[in-house]
Amino acid sequence: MDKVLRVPKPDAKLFYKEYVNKSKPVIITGMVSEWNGYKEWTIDSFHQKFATKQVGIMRVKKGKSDADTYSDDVNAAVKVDEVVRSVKKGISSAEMVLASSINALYPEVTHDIEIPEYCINRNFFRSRIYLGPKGLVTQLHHDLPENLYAVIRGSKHITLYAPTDRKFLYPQSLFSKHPNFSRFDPDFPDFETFSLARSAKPIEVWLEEGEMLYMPSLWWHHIRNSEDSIAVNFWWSVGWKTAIAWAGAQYKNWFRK
Ligand SMILES: O=C(O)CCC(=O)C(=O)O
Repeated sequence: MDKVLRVPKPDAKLFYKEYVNKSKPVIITGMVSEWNGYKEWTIDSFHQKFATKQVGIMRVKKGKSDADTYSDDVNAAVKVDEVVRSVKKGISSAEMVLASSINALYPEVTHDIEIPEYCINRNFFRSRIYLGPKGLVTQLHHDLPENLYAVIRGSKHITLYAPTDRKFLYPQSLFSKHPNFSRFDPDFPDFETFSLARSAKPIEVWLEEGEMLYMPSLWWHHIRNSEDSIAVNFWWSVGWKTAIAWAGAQYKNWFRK
């Protein structure tokens, strides 16, 4: 596979048969563009609507969101007002970006976003909202849950690698704080240090406003904002992965306190 196809809103049966069961990424069109959030949100209107809500953030270091200082809504202490002001300074000056459980924006956000039918009523389910400046990078990593990643405002460049490329991608140590992150940077490939990465097969995706990318469990992803952007993801698990995903989330929350 060298290209991710665009498909208009497949029904749940087809989505599971063709994509989830085959661990195959796909871009879903025509769904996010129906949300009120898509029709109504700008960075400014979002700022105004949610200004006083307390949310989770990620610190930014040299234009990269820093997984080490990530804080979930469990221990959030920052208001949307402060985060958006920081984002508006641009990538070279922003100190933090919004990366928060969507629960922090309840109940108002239920008017703006609709949970896709593919992942509703699952035993493991999490949804997070991201608001960050043009140029922001989330470094290469993978997650155990399935992921639907929806761009509401702006656009993103996403580099994907299949789980079978793991042996070429230099994951951090299993005993590190972030064993799901790679030490290899697809934006600045250092093939002298990471020579095996030459054998990895990147798949590039330009995800546009109103589109939603399905990233199957354990697919590696590196995300760069092409513009100031707002995105929402939905993580859920199927089958045996549910218990592990749940335990992993508990462990991370405990670790970050
Ligand atoms: O939006 C981002 O930059 C990070 C999102 C992400 O890594 C994910 O959905 O797994």
